[in-house]
Parts: sequence; structure tokens; C-alpha cells
Amino acid sequence: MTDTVTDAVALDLLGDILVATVDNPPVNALSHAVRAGLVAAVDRLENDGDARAMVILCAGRTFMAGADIREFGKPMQDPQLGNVIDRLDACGKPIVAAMHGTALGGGLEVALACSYRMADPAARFGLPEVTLGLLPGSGGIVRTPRLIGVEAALPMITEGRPVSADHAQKTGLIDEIATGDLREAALAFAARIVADGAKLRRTSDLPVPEYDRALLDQARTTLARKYKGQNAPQQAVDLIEMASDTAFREAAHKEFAACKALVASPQSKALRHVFVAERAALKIDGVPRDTKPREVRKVAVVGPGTMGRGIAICFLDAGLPVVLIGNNQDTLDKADTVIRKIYGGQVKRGRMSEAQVNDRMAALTLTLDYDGLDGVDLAIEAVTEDMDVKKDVLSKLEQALHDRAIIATNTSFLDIEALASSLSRPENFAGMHFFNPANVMKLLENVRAKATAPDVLATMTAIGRKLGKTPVMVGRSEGFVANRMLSKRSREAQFLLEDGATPQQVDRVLTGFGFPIGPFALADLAGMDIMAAARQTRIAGMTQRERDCDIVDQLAAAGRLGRKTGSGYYLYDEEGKGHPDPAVEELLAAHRTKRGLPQREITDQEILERCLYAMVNEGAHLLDEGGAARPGDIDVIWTSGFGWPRHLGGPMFWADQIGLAKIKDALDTYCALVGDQYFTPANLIETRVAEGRGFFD
Ligand code: T1G
Repeated sequence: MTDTVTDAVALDLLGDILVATVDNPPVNALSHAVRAGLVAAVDRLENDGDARAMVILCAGRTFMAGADIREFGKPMQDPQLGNVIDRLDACGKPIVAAMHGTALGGGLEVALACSYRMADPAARFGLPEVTLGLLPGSGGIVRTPRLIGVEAALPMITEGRPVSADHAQKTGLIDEIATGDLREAALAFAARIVADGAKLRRTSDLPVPEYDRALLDQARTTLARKYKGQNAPQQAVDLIEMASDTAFREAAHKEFAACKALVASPQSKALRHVFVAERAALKIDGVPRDTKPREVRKVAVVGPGTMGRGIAICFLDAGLPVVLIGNNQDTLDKADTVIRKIYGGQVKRGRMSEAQVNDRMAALTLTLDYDGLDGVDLAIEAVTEDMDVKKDVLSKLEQALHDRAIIATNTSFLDIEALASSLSRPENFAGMHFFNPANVMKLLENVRAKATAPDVLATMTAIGRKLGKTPVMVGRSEGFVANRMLSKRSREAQFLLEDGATPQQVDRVLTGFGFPIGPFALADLAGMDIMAAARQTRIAGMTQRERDCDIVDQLAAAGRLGRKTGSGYYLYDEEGKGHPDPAVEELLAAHRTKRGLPQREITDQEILERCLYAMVNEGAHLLDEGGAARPGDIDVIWTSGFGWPRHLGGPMFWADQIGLAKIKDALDTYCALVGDQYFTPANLIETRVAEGRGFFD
């Protein structure tokens, strides 16, 4: 007879085994009802003479996936998770955790406090707290090394890396991998334990096995590079070291205190914001959540250039056959060579086998015409950024494809509605804006047009996730979101050179903020010829000062193309290290004189504010125009695609932490200093400041 102890936990006594089933959709997060239910289950186990052991398992798609992050920052109702863990650990009868799906964070900590652990073969286990700027705070740090040793525990705890059931069994994190039905296997496992005397196995009684202490400093160094500026990974190493030198109970208290302190930290609030924003971004306005995406079995890509090749690889890597269409055999031959070369590199790095490469290449068809497109459900054009050329390609695609096929453009800045006007079925049309290199960059800006059908929008999001990307739906605007905001940061970086800053000062300020590379080092990487050509495509829409600020053109004209010629904004030595170049200082001085611009001392703060507040303001303009649906979407775009430090939450979250009133005051200052056309506050900022609100409240 089932005894529902809370609305999230039910108990059944099957023979002498008590089964506690947790049911708290969607991921069995450890909400108050789950925590209270687990305590009630342990009470029942200890007080019921007929019960010799207990199995804890979960309904739905996964074992408990961690503490309920929606409860963070609010008063936590008793029992706290730590109390639940202590009750499990102290229980006088053996408990088996039977896991499937993803046993994560507090969910795995529950299992670690049980005497035995078993899992479905496809189950995965992790302590992702550090990705939220937290730490395992309920035994993950003090128990995991006791079970699997410090070396195996380090990447799980300090990077949040999940492990498979096989790995978990090999290292001792779990005891058995279930064959067949997990519930049946767990009951049988518990019965065997009872038959063998119902022995307890408290992880807390185990010592931390000896390990090479050098591992800790190696971890500190690696983590400082991989997670630059993030506190939690470093603290995780310190706590692992503490836990290996401290008695269990005292160590557990220290672990809990450290995690609790981090919950209130700005970095954790930012990382939790991004986590929630990434999921919110998948919900598309006007598209009901149960909208069924269209089936995509085969993809066509038109344009075998850099972007087209990268896009083709994305779909091949996702297991979809691709038809790559070119307008001459040479470009197709080159595409074949380059794609094979890219895959060859993956084989060299041990990420792919030759057989996998052969399978991918067998799924790629190169063709000069639009004939072999039967069975294609999605076609993406990635041809030159010319309206007429694109319209012609889109029209040819529409004639060649079945009438439910989706047609997408990879345009970076052409008007999506103008492109849609070339189609007789615009409901099947949208934008899929990939970023170069398309097979590497996580961000995918899906662009909705007025006529785009809801199930097409749902398909774009589903496809983006199938490609392993971070898809964000954006609206019609020039340059969409990422490039448009980046162009404002680039503009200010250039203007700052005119006003007296140096390339190295601007790059230092922005990399010091947390960007992986500064705008000028990036330009040297991309190539000044590329930058000059890109500038020409935008010159018509520029202001007079932007047109006059032609430093890029001057460098290109002087043959200073960047790394590839040994000099650009910087001078490169034999090791490829860039150094400030007096010749660039002279060029800038001459430019300022010619432009009649006085050189002045530029503070780091001015550089940071002009570059980043210009971005924030542009994000607000995009929200005003409908170019972005939510401020959180903008944060997802910048933290997943363009290197905004994830632990700072994204430009809009970061602006709220500073306060929009302060930002507006700075914008007003820069209106006077640089010009109204560059820094006039967006309406949304004016409105929110007047209301005493931020972007998110
Ligand atoms: N709490 C509350 N809701 C959660 C949640 C959580 N921990 N995890 C996911 N959700 C919601 C999510 O918002 C979405 O909601 C839905 O579930 C599906 O999620 C003390 C302190 C489990 C691998 O970090 O990694 O334990 O949008 O879209 O892609 O030591 O969710 O449908 O309304 O991501 O299949 C540690 C975080 C917490 C796990 C599933 N745990 N979650 O991925 O679905 S801290 C985590 C995930 C902690 C203790 C510490 C993933 C997933 P909605 P989804 P998915």
C-alpha cells in the first residue's frame, strides 16, 4: 500500500524492503517537499520493524538533479539538505540509491550518504555546483574523495564535469550497474544486502586515500587559466585539501559554510542568472511550448565558402546528411579538401576516428545544381552578402524543395523582411545566423520574420539544440544582436585611439575585465585587410566621425595586416608575441594632428565605460525595437558567443548590478564628450531609471 508522505515522496513496503519514490517534475530537484519526504522515509525505515532496508529512486526522467535553484536567495525551509544528508548517513539500516538520468549536485550527495549506490547504464553523475558559482555543500566534497580518491574527484568538483555509469563503477562512486529494469534490479540488490546481514557502509567512516599533493597546485594553475576570475573553482581545491586533513564532521561543517557563503556571492548570482536565462531563451514568444517542430532528415547548404563549409560540418556532426551546393566545381573541390582537413585535425587530436570521418564524408553530397534536393527538409543559404544574389538563391531553393521545407538565411546584416519578400511561402522562412567558425562557435542567432510560422520557429530552436549550440531567437534589426552590440564597442575602441588611448591600454582594460582577447589583438588575428573590407561594407551607414576614423584603412594600406604580416596594431616577435610598436604611436599621433583632435590622458575607467556602456545602451535600443525579446536573451548571446565573462552575468545583468541610474549619468556625460548620436540613452533606460528599476526588476 503506497503511503504518500509528502506531495513529492511516496513509500511502499515490498516484503522487507521499503521503497521511497521521489516525484518532483521536471528534474526531481530537492525542493522542501522532497527534503521533508526523505526525512519521513528514514523515520519510517527506522521505526518499521518489518523494513530491513530502503531503496530510494525517482520517477520521471532523472534521479534528483540537485538543490532547487529556485529556492536560492530565499529563506530555506527546514529540513535543510544538510540535515537530510545527516539523517541518511546516521540511519541504522542500509539504504540503496537507485539512479537514472543525471544524478547531480545535491542529488548525488543524497546518494553518497546512502550505504549503497546502483544505476541505470545510461545514468550520469556530477557535482555541477561550481558552474553556478557554488560548491557541493552537503557532503559532495567530504564524501566523493573518500569513495573515489582525490585525483578522480578533482575534475568532478572543481569543474563540474559529469561522469558516466561505467566510469562511476570503475572508480567506486557506484557499486553496481543495473541490467534490465532499475527498480527491479534495486529491489534485488537490496534483498541481497539484507540476506548478507544488512551491513551498513557509511562513507563518512572512510578515510581520504593518500594522494599526490602536487595535484592540488596543478589544479589551481589549470583552473586559474580555464576559469579566469572565478572564485568557486579555486575554493573547491582549497576545500578538498581541507577535507583530506580534517575530521569528517568538522570538514562537513566547513564545506557547508563555504557553500552557504557563495550562495550570496555576486559571481554565483550571475552564474545562476545565466543558467536561468539560457533556459528562458528557449521559450519563444507566440510559440506554445508543446508546438511540435517539423522533422528535419536532410539539410542543404548553398554556398561552399567559409561559412557554408562550417555550417555543413555542424549538421554532419549532428548526424544529418548534407547537400552542399556551389556554383563552380573549384569551390566544391576546395570545400571537400577543407572539410576533410578539418576532420583530419580532429583525428590527429584523437577526437574522431578515421571511420567516423568516412561516415561524415559519405553523408556529404557536393553538387552544382538544385536537382538532388528531394528529402531535404531544411536549406540554408550562406552565399555572398548581396541582396539580389540571396533572393535568387532563396527563390531557387523554394522551387526545388517540398512545400513544408524550411528555408533559412545565414545573412549577417541584410534585412530579413526584404529577403522574405522573394518567397511565395514566407511562413517557411527565417534566419539562422551562425558565427565564424560555424562548426566551433556555440551561439546561433535564429531570426524570426513577420510571417515565420510558429512550428518553424520551434524547429529552429530544436535544431540549434540538436547541433549542440545555444540558440537564441532574435528579431529584425541591422546586424541582429551580437554584431550590432559588438560594433558599438569597436567604434568606441577606435574613437578612444583618436582621443589619446593606445591599443595596448584598451586591450588591457577589456581583458582585465574578463574578455578573452582585446579588440586590437583580435583585429590583428582576423587581419587588417579583412577588417578594412568589413568596414567598407558598413561605410554608407556610418557617421562622419566614423568614416574619418580610418585607422584600420591606414594600417592596411601600410601593409600592417596583423599577425600574418608580423605587424598590425602590435609588432610581433619570432614567438608570435605582440608588442607595442612606436610606429603605431606615430601613426596615431599623425592621425590626431590631421584630424585636429587634441590628445588627452584617458583613464581605464573611461575606456571601460565607453566600450561597455555603449554595448548596454545598444542592448536597450534592441529591446526597444524588438530586436531582442528579453534582456536575459542578450546576456545569453554575450556569455555564450562573444566572451563576456559568464561569472559577470552578461551585459544587461552586469548593468543592473551597477545600477541603471549610474549608467544613465555616464551616458549623459559621454553624450557631451563624444556625441549625442553615440550615447543618447535608450528609451528603456530612461523609463527604467525614472521608475527606479533595472532591466530585470
Ligand atoms: N532546480 C530547479 N529547477 C531546475 C534545476 C534545479 N537544480 N535544474 C533544472 N531545472 C529546471 C530548468 O530550469 C527547466 O525548467 C527544467 O528543469 C528542465 O531543465 C547543496 C547547492 C538536470 C541536466 O546544477 O544541469 O545542488 O524551463 O532545460 O537540458 O550541493 O537542468 O522547463 O521551467 O536544463 O534536460 C546543482 C542544474 C544545484 C543541475 C537537465 N544542480 N540542471 O537538462 O533540461 S546546486 C545543478 C541541469 C546544489 C548542493 C548544491 C539540467 C539537467 P523549465 P533543462 P535538460
